[in-house]
Amino acid sequence: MAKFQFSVGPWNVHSGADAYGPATRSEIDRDEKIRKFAEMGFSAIQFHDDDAIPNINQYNEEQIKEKAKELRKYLDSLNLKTEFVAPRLWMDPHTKDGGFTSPYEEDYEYAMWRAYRSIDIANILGAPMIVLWLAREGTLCAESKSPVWATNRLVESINKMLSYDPKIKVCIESKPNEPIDRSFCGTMGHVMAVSAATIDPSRVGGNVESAHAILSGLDPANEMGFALAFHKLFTVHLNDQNSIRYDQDKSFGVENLRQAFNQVKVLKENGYGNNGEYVGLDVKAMRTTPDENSYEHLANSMKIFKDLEAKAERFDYDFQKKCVETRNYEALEMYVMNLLMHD
Ligand code: 3MF
Ligand code: MG
Repeated sequence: MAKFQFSVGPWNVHSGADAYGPATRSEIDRDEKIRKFAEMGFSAIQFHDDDAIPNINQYNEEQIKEKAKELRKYLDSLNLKTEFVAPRLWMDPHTKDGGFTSPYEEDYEYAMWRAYRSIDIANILGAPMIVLWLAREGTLCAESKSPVWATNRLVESINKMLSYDPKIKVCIESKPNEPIDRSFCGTMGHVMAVSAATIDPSRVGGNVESAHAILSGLDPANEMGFALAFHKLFTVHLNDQNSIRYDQDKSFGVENLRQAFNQVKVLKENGYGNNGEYVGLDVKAMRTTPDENSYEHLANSMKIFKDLEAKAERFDYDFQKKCVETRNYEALEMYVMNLLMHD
């Protein structure tokens, strides 16, 4: 059986600024982060388009491709792959009211330009897919946009991406809210429906982020299982989250160990990774963390994943079957608790 391979994006190491206060740690250079990721045992990097090409708006299509080639050389020298490229549309003034579902034609054209450039960069970096975290595709004022119109526009936009490149896959990272109040594509159920409506459903799948599932009031392992049932779990963003509040991106497993165990278990049971899928992390260090511990939350998340993998390895399926036959779920639950609590 293939061993799980890990991936991470440069934004996982950040300076600690939040909506209420400035940075608490110094900025670390992108290439230095990438070098450190390789050293820590990550196999692939996830990029926003403007992580790959800083100040992307300033360049034309050819210049963007040239710069992507330089980055590719650096990644090759560290033996790192690229998992995906994601257009970071939520930062730009053009997309303050969304991109693919903006009511303004100019914003829409800009969003499509960024999506096409992300595909170009993905091709040069050797990544099979782009990820769409649809951060501002929704409403702040509920009456401002029709959800029917917006959903159709989203499908239409993805169709254009699929037509632009005959091989590229489009992976939607669903999230129910934040920064938008009501998002148009909140869960894996939405993603699967959008996928089915496109011109090539086999190339449109999902990225389940643990915290985003919890923010939807759903169980992350069940969200993963739902996408796996349709062979459309293209990647995962593992982290943790204390109930329905602001998006916390805590280290994997630190809030709810049983829930984390079930995520590892569902991935393992279904051969996740056998087709080159990575175990992606989307975690943030706490604001209080000092500079010298800037990578600790990543190391901890990986360690927790691997330790839970070893627990999943030992899971006694015969005992589980017996408990199901006798409907003794009390015993099954206690078995899981003992497995997690003891060596
Ligand atoms: C926000 C997220 C994002 C995405 C990233 C890649 C900044 O809640 O999860 O992280 O994961 O943009 O798609
Ligand atoms: Mg994420």
